[in-house]
Amino acid sequence: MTTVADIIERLEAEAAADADPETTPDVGIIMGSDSDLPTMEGAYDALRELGFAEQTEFADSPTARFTFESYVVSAHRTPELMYAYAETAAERGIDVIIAGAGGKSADLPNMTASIAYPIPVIGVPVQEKSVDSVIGMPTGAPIVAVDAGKSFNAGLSAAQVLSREHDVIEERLVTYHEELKGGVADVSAALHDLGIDGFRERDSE
Ligand code: RP5
Repeated sequence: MTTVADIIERLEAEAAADADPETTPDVGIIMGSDSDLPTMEGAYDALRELGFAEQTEFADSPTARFTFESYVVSAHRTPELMYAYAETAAERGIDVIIAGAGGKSADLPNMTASIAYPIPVIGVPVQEKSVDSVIGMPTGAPIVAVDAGKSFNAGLSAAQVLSREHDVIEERLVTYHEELKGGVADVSAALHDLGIDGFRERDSE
């Protein structure tokens, strides 16, 4: 059975490996529990939509240039793992972290932001009641956050951060937005031209 100490040892070894930044995960997705996964899936979807691939082996990167990884890291049940993940993130080549947690005491995003500083952390409150906990940082200790459950936007925001350095990600973000615009234009014209009854009929086909 894997222990927390095993994962910490792995993270520390990867940090010491001095890996080529082009081969390391660009985005780290962490969450307080695997029960958060259904809510966090949007972050994976957004990154995949933009051409990111999942990296499951630090030493064996996918062919895609941009990648993400993910771990379950509980601020309360595995605080030492939270510290290790945040402290090694920069040396492991992570450029931006997406951190999700639920409950009223959703401390993973904000504590990770403090420890990993200045790496940007995008917090995802997994539940409505987690919002205050995620965004409530004191002055001088920043976190970026999305609304409750909006993990897809967290994935887009992570890509936005990276796009300032990588033109190809910027191009993918612009294309994604153009497609969104096209989708709205399409339904707008259909609603107008078909009328409400025709539009509903088209939708039910
Ligand atoms: C938080 O407690 C997690 O982020 C999760 O949202 C919540 C419940 O965790 P489980 O009891 O389902 O593992 O720390």
